[in-house]
Amino acid sequence: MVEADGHLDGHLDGHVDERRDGHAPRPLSEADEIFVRHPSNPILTAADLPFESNVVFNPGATMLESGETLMLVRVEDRRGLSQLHVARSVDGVGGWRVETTPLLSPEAGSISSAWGFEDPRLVHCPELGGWVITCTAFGPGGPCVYLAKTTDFVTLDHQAVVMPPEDKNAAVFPHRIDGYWCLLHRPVVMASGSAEIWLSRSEDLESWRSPERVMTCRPGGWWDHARIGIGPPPIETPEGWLLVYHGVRQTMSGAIYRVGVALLDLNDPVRLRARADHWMLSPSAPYERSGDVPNVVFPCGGVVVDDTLRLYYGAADTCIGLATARVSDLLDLLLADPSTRPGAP
Ligand code: BMA
Repeated sequence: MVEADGHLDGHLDGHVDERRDGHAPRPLSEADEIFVRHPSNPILTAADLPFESNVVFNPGATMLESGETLMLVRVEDRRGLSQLHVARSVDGVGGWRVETTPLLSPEAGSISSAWGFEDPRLVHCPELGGWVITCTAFGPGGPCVYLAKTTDFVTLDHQAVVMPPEDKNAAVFPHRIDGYWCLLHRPVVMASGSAEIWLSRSEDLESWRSPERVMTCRPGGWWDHARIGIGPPPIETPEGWLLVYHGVRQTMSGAIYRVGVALLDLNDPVRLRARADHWMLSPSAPYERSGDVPNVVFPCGGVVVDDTLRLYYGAADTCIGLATARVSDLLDLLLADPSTRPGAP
């Protein structure tokens, strides 16, 4: 996912500053909040948009060759329907220029997308000379996985529903693995009602082979017991594919959406190598605690610059936050923490 040699602003790399200030990092095994929130959070709100809307949240993100950061943001209008707009920023933090014309918007009469498009993930695929956009299409048929290709974020190609309802939270890997494109997605298992992470393979991004289960919810009291789904697209590292995911706990006063990490096998990503016990980011800032849906951090965008993962996330289904972590810290935690284990406890 390192798509460009982006200049790393000191203020974006909170971890460097923290350590230079002489604050000893906490032991990784206690790293419940290994991500550092950007001081400018929330970095984008509905008030920043050049048109009327209710909320802006759950952005996909990528870094362009120019070094600019592009987010594809979910804008919910005052009908309650969502459309996806392109936003660009020179430093990935502020000065967002948001396109007034949506890239994807509700398609009246369509069983799959009459109610719009949600929660995009963006993956640069060198073989395609462009990006694969995956998002949720929503219509009377239920939420399903929609896939499109683009080279410029102006026109779309190859648009299709690739996984039937109910399925969402999907992203492709940036290159073929063993000859196949791989797609992580989140079907609901009929027998158990469990919403969990599966993987499907394709030779052409059109026809998909039998899906295989990757990761399940953990039972009972766990923070990710109710539902799980991927966050940003998987990040390739020498140790395996780093997967940032969201997990949901159901409580008497609603759901809590938090963020965890796992590691998938580099050559066969259906194999779960490690999964951290602790969550890595949990709603605690006021803009995460309150909004249209309280207590939600929901990342869809990841940009890696050197060793820093910039995580772009929806906060309380209302605005957009940015948090950073070191990829090497996340990997150390996954590989070294004795409490890390692949499966359910
Ligand atoms: C999920 C998705 C997300 C949303 C989250 C919290 O099921 O619908 O779009 O951000 O719930 O409401």
